[in-house]
Amino acid sequence: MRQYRIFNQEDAVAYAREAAQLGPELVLQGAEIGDGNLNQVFKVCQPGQVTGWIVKQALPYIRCIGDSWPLTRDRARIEAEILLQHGQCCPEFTVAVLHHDASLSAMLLEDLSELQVWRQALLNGEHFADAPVQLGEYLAQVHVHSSDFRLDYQAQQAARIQFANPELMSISEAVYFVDPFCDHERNNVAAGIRNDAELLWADQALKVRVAKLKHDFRCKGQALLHGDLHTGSVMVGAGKLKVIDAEFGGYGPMGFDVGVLIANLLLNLCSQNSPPPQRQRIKDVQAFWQSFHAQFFLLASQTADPALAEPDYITVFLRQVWQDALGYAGCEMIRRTLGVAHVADIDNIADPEQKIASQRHALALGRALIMHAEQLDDAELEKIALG
Ligand code: SR1
Ligand code: MG
Ligand code: MG
Ligand code: MG
Repeated sequence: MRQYRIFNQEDAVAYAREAAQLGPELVLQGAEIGDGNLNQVFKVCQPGQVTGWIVKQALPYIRCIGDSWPLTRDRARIEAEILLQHGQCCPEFTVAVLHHDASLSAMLLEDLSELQVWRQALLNGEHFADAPVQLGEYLAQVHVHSSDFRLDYQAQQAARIQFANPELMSISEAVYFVDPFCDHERNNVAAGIRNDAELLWADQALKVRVAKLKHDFRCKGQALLHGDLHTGSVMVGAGKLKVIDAEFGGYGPMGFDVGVLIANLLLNLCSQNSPPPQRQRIKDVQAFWQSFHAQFFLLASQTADPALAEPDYITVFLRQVWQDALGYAGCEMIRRTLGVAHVADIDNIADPEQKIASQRHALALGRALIMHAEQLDDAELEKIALG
C-alpha cells in the first residue's frame, strides 16, 4: 500500500513510469493539464512527442471549490472500475484505463491528444457528424450490458453493490435537484436573470416534477450510468470518439445519462444566435436518440428472459426512458444556468444581452422539458427548442 500524496509533476512522471513499466532510461516530462471541477490531470510524455500517457489523481476535496468541500479520494478507484466495466461493454468508445492504484487515488489512462473535447469543437463551430450516432451506440451498450436485459437478478444486485458511489451521487442529487430549485448559497445566479430564477423557485408544479426525478435518481437503479455525460466528457476526432470522466457513475435511471447529453446539446443551441447551428443541434439530439433506441432495441431483443425480450415491452420501456431523459435534460439545463457548475457555451458569450437571452432560453426550455416530457417526441422537440 502506497502513502497518498498530492502529486506534483515529478510524482506524476514517476507513477506513469512505474505503471506503464517504462524503465528508468526513458526521458519523460509531465505537465498538469486538468481543467475539470474535481481532479488533477497530468500529461506525461517523451520530450517532442505529442502522445504519451494521462495520469489522473483525485484530491481529498473538490478542486473547483477547494478544501472547504472535502470529498472521498475513493472516487478514483470507483471511476477506474466503472471505466473498466464500460470498456468491457464498449471498448471502441470508452477511454482505456491502463493501470490504477487505489492507495494513491491515481490512474493511468490512454492519451487522447489526437482528439478534442466535443464541447470545445462545438464552441469552435466544428461539426462531428458521427459523434451523436457513436454516443447512442456507446450508451446502449453500457446500459444494456449492466441492466436486467443482460444480468440476472443476483448479478444485477451484486453489481449495484460493487459500483456503489454514494458520495459522488449524493453530490449529483444536490446539484441537479436541490440547489437550482431554491435560493441556495452554492448557486451562481447572474443578476440579469435573478427574476427568472425567483419565478422558477416559486413554481410548485415544477417542484413536484423535480421531486419525482430526484426520487427516481435514487431508486431507479436500472443500469451502471456514466453519471456526467456532458459534451466535456466526450473526446472526438475524425471518425473516432472516446468517453472519459466517469467519477459520478453508479446505478441509476438510464434516462439520466441520455438526458444529460441531450441537455448539453440544447445548451449549445441556446448559446447560438443563428438558426443553422441551432437546427444542427436538434438534428444531433435526434440522431443520438435514434441511434440509442435502435441499438438498445437490438441488444435488448437478445436478452435471455423472454418477457424482457418481447418487442412491445422494449418499445414501452424505451418510451419511458425518453420521458425520463427529457425530465433529466430539463434539470441539467436549469442547473447549468443557476447552479454551481455552468457551461462554457453560455458563460463565454461576450455580449451581456445575448448571454442573458441565452440563459433565459435555457431556463424556459429546461422547464418545458420537465413539464411536458409525456407530450414530446424527438420530432416535436424542434418546435419547443427553437420557440
Ligand atoms: C461541485 S461538482 C459540480 C459538477 O462538476 C462536474 O463536472 C459534474 O458535472 C458535477 O455535477
Ligand atoms: Mg472533465
Ligand atoms: Mg466530469
Ligand atoms: Mg438563444
